[in-house]
Amino acid sequence: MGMFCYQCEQTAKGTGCTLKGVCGKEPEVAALLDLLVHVAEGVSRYAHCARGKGIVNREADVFVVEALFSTVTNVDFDPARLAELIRRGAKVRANMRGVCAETCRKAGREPQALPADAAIEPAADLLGLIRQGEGVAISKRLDKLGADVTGLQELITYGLKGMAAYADHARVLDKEDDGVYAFIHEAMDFLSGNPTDVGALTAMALKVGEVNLKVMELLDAANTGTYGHPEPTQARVTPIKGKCIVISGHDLKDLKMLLEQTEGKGINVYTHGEMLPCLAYPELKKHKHLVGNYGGAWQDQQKEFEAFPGAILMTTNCIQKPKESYKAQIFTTGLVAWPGVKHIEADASGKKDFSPVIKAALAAPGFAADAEAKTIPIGFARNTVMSVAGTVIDAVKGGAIKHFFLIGGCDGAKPGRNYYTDFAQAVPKDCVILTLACGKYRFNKLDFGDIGGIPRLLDCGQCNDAYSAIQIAVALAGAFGCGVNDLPLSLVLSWYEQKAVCILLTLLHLGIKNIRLGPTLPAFVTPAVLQVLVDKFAIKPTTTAAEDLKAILG
Ligand code: FSO
Ligand code: SF4
Repeated sequence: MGMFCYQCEQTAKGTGCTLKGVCGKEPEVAALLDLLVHVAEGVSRYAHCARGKGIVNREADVFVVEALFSTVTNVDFDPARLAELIRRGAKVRANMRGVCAETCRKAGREPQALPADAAIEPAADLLGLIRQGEGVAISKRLDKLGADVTGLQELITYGLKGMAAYADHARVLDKEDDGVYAFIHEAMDFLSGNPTDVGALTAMALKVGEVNLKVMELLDAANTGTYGHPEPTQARVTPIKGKCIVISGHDLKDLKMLLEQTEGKGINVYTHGEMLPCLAYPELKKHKHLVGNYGGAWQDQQKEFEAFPGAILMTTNCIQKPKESYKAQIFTTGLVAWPGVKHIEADASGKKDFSPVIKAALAAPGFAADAEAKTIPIGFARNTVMSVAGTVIDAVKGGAIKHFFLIGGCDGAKPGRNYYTDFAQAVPKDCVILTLACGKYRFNKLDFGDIGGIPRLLDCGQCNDAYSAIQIAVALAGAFGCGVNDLPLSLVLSWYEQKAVCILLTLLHLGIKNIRLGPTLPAFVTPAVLQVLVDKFAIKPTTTAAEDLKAILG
């Protein structure tokens, strides 16, 4: 059987994965993920209608967010868990249909049911589900609607997937906003009507960006409200002797629970990938056995996890196929899953029991000796940077800082991603680099020095901390009495998966122009759609570091 998926940057041949995902996704899993999106759309159609009548259904809100997050690249590869989610979604949909029908009856109207092709009832067995998923594959729409319209529809879907991931992280820390759920249902309802008007599709994509800003704000409030504002911290990046657990993904709450459960057990905890910024949060760093960061960005994990002498916990994307050599040592939790890998579930109150992870860590050899100490500076989120805003502004006014570059986004396996290392290294000494997300591993262990005490490399945090970077830019613009586009600031972004898509939509919604985007453009953005982005936002594909830098600095 075949498949079609073009939602991430590493898609095969830059056009689409058709035999198997470059990410490791089997065609069966691709079909189940497509069916899951279909079921979520059905839930949202009823939920959107019900909200119009003042009825809010929490089950529907949480299901759609979890379903969309599960379909993000490198999250859920497990057919059994996906089948369970699809069946749960069909039940939520049936319930919502009942709620809507009842409301209509009460209002003296004839209840409307979804047409059969918009409300597939899940087959009894896995093979049946896979066949149903193939029936709603993106390729069917590509054939019918063409690449421009399908690409725009998918741009919205991918933006919603990314937004759902951030909304879910905020939700587990009790930060929710009803308007966000209402919008997700509205947008999914819009998509389920198979819209073809390019203007309406573009407007909805920008609305995704607008609402995503709210979601990132919620997540920022959830993280800083629970764990304090990140503070400048020297994070150790080399191992120390002893038993160990490495935690990857993006979830701060999982780390906190793990730290509490490992307290006094003689286990050192290391962050990995996008968990690095956690080392700067006061309520996390206060745990002395959170000793540092291990390894780099997600795409190096097979090599790094194989060499890790302890247990591994994946809290979200980006998981890669675990090698046999560490399959017994790796655990998943939350929505991330891989078949055959032990999964830690939360109980009804959200608590998780990480004792299997702790047991595996204690049974493993641990690091035999301390490596040579090496640290890197982190913790330059909005609160820290704004607390020295006066110094920064003076340095700009006095000419000591000529330009700011935000070099941020995802990392990936393609060789073209050296662009970002080359770019950071070529940035002149009188310029400051802001960075965020996993792409920074391309250069965050290099020594950039400082300008009058202001570090030249300011690590704002995870991908969602794009919110912090936006706040910093807005504050600078306020201080200089100009717009963000008039600041001496250039955005050089790398994308990989759908969280980067929603962040890009947020930047476009804010009217930010001249963004340089690489290492390649999304396959779902057709030349016609790209032209719209170029005309409206002067978005530019990256070329070479030297050429782009020359063009920016003139
Ligand atoms: Fe990276 Fe993966 Fe954080 Fe993404 S670890 S690629 S944009 O999941 O979310 O930056
Ligand atoms: Fe291919 Fe990316 Fe889709 Fe995986 S998520 S199947 S790599 S396009």
